[in-house]
Amino acid sequence: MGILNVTPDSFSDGGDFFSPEKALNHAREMVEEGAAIIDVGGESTRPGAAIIPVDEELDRVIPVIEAIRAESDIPVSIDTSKPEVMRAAVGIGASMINDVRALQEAGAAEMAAELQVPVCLMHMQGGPQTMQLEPQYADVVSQVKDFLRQRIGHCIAAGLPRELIVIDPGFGFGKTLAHNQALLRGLDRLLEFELPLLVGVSRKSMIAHMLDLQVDERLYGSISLASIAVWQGASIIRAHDVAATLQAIQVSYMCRTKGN
Ligand code: PT1
Repeated sequence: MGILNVTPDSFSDGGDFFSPEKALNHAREMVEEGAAIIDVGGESTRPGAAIIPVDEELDRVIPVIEAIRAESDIPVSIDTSKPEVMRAAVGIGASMINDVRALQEAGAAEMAAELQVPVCLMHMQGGPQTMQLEPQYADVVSQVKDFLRQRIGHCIAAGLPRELIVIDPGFGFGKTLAHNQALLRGLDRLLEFELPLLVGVSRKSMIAHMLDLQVDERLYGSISLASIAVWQGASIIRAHDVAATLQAIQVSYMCRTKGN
């Protein structure tokens, strides 16, 4: 899953692809490099990011999704928590919802059920503004699992078929380095849900906390974490650097599955 941030303030590439033309060019590049899905997001959710109004989010993402749809059949996922954005994006051809708030906003679960598209439910402790202040867990893997189990139940009750649910432990969302490492070691325990597992670790600060690297120096750490995630059973990797990440996770996957 290639990341397409249409935001002026995302953590690693904020502003780089803010104009629809630049965003479209970057989407093209990621498709050529082998991305299977393009994840379009108009609201940054990195630590400290602010919430934006629905109109602004629509103004950012809709022209970009339209432009991608006009020239490619690549599946587009919409990275949003707002039901209005979900409806508009799917209405013009987005085929998946990626919600870091796991459909907890008012009306979001009902909207996803109405739209009947795959939805990624992600775990976060707190909200983007405050989540990194003092994250605390007695047992991070068990607590992430409990949260996801509860959200899966809620979404199914709202009318979203289980077959449309993807899960994500939310690396960097209300987690210390030790929590992120424990989640990666215990990632295979999330396979118990028998749902596809999505992982986003690309360029995240957990790499800086291990190696003290700037955001533009985190490629090798990112692909290492991505291959561990695939080795542990992840089936979708959300990444900025598609060509490098794809090569790494393909060999990881082939070793894991004895495939070729
Ligand atoms: C993710 C994800 C996402 N991450 C899904 N969607 C972001 N499903 C946006 C840092 O510590 O993992 N899964 N959408 C980006 N969020 C962050 C979080 C960016 C933490 C950076 C950090 O540096």
